[in-house]
Amino acid sequence: MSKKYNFEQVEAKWQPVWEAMDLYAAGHDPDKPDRYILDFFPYPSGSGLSVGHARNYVPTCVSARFMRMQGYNVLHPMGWDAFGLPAENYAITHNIHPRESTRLFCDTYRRQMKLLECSYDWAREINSTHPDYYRWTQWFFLLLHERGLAYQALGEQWWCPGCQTILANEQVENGRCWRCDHEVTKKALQQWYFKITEYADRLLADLDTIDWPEPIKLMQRNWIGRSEGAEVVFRAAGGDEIAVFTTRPDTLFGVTFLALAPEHPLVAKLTTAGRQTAVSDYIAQSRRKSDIDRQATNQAKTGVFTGSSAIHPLTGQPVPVWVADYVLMGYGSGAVMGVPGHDERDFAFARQHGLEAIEVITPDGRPQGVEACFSDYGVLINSGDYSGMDSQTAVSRITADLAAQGKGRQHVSYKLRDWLISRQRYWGAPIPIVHCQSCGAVPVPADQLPVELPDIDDFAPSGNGRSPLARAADWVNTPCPRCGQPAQRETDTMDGFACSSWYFLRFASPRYEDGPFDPAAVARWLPVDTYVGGAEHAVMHLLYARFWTKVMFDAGLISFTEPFTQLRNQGMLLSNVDGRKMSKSRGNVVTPDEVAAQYGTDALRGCVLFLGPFDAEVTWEETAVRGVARFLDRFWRLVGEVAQEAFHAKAQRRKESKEFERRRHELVQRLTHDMAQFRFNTAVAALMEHLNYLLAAWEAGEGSAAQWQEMLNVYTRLLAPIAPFISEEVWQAVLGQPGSVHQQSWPSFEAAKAAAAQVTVVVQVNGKVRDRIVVDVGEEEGRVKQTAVSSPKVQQAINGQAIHNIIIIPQKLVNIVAG
Ligand code: ANZ
Ligand code: ZN
Repeated sequence: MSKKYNFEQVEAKWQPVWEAMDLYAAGHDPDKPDRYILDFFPYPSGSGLSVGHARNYVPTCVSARFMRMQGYNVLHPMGWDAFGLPAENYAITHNIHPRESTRLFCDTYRRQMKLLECSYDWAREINSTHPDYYRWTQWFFLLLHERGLAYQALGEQWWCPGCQTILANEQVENGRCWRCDHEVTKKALQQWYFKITEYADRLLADLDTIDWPEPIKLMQRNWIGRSEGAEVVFRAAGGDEIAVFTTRPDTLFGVTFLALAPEHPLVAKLTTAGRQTAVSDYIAQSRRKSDIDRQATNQAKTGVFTGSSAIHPLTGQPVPVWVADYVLMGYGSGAVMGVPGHDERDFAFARQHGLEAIEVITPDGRPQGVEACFSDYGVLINSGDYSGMDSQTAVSRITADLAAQGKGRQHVSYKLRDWLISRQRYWGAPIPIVHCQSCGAVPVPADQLPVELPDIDDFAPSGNGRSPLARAADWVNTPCPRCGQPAQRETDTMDGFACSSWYFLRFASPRYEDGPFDPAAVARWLPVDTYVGGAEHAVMHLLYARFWTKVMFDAGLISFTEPFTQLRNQGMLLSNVDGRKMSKSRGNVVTPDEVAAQYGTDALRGCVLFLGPFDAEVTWEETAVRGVARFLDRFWRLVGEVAQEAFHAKAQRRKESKEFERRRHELVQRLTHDMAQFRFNTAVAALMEHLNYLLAAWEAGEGSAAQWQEMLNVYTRLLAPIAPFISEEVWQAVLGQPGSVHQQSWPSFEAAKAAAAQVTVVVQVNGKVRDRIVVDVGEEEGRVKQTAVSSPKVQQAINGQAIHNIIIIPQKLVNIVAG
């Protein structure tokens, strides 16, 4: 056995053995419980994996290995979310078909994941761009369509001139495309939507039932944005009704203006002749702004007067009607009642345009003046019969009174919008619809799926707002499935998030042909027990997948309503060069390939775990990987020495040690706890600390031969999920154990035996700490008192005074009262 651990040799030795054994195939032992551990569906890009990605894939692999050893059947699969813009944009710039670029990217990802020895069941690999996968994505489209949850509508939508496609709200960040960073504009197009808004309340309520990080739940709550309030109706002079949505009906007597969104349908009608130029100029100007700019708190609150007024529903007073673009058409009713005294935006608007503010809420019912805006709840003043009421009471009273007079009603508003799924791009799953002159939009019958993506060479965007598929005439022209007359296929493809909204079900039975999944396999494995990925997916994928799951539940396809029981987000890995996220464009990427080549896969895995807490942002350090490699070397040397000596008579003379035994139980306890809690960094630290102890114990002759044998047997199994290669080599080649270490059971411990035998107790004299003494756990009180009193330091502090009392807090403290 060589002194230095040769990772190259050992990795080359075991990799093929494990592959031949099919070591990571999902277990099917009916006597074992099942566990589904899943990584987010990766989107393979041309850059390949960095060590940053390993912070996602290594911990889940460790967790999967730990669960297998704990006696679970584990499903831990991998596949590719390979449709979408990046692959296609790459293909266009590199003049290669997206099918080809996608294949190259997936090959790289797979190779790198195998290099990390991620324990995926590769037989279950799936790819969202294969017709036998997207056939079922299309099938789900039909399911949603059938249930009235997929519809087409003409709308002003975000258009990215860079990517030449429509984008969902979620894909516009600060007025720019999330992919190419181009400034977005608006375009009116006929688009397909999924009616996620119908599920808003359930998406909100069920967040309370899942074990997800609180920040992610909060982002989903805010994204759904449920607001309870009232709709209040103001009547314009011509009889038109202007409905406003407000969360504060208690401020109704403080209304001094109404503001309509520039897109509001009543704007044209309410604009008086003299105001027409001013109003239309204003509308043109605000059309160029994104909603985000319009809502920015630091921007001036622009607006223009329509010339009309409307009647306040309770006071009967006229209120001027303005147009202001801080009011959004897509929220509430696209109109607000302006209350400068109590709403910050209205306050700023009123200041700018010389409108009055009326104080109607104060903290204690006494007037304070309206120099500043008071936006809390309080007590009403200047509010007719409602004066003196507290805000909460007034909200329900005013709402009820308005309702009784037909001037309002209770109302709930949501920020969530329906999910826009059409993309005018080639590289996606075609929407399975045929447009027929006489029948309209006809779904392609399920038995005619998949609607295959035609193999065209000219897949670049047209620039006219139509999908490149529109140019594939042979493909577009098809008989109507209903009446057989000539008709045209829908040429938009589906947003990639449709593919990732159900893939986790496909892994349960990846080659199933009679449906998207085998119900028995899904009943067994789903929902996903542990789902791991980056926090940047808080709203899109994680909301869409929850939505589809609920639809499937409603359709009777599955028996659960939440797809991912437990969610964990790994922290980001920053570059040590510039302290920023690793990315190819910044040139600061460290690849797993280079690290593994220099230090071995085990050291790389250990380092990724050891750099910091799983969910913390950490910085890459070459020294950390070196440290882990050194730790593995020292383990290797120790095991070698022990193994050699074990056959030696000398080993028999080593003395049995209670502490040696206790430490073993303690280590197993720590590792078991840390692994279950995703505390992989402290698990590695515990193994390192324990190795230091072992090295010292070996030198000191502590532990009998039998104890050492047991210790190494246990230690190697604990190390196995983290460093699979060295532990296999030690297990089989050095310790001579039969079978793979990865098929052994996780070591057990007894908490009582792990507990320290002795504790340190603080000794005080008259409340002042004077000494610390070590006593046996469970030592009788009399002896503890004796030991405490006889300490020289304590004697010095007592200084011959009489002892009046001795108070004991077991295993912690002795306080001697003297004087
Ligand atoms: C009067 C009022 C007085 C308001 C007050 C607030 C405080 P959230 O909580 O986010 O749901 N609002 C309503 N529709 C709007 C639209 N389309 N564009 C911009 N703002 C709109 O916000 C609800 C509040 O936002 C509503 O309550 C309304 O202003 C405004 F002391 O009505 B409030
Ligand atoms: Zn037809």
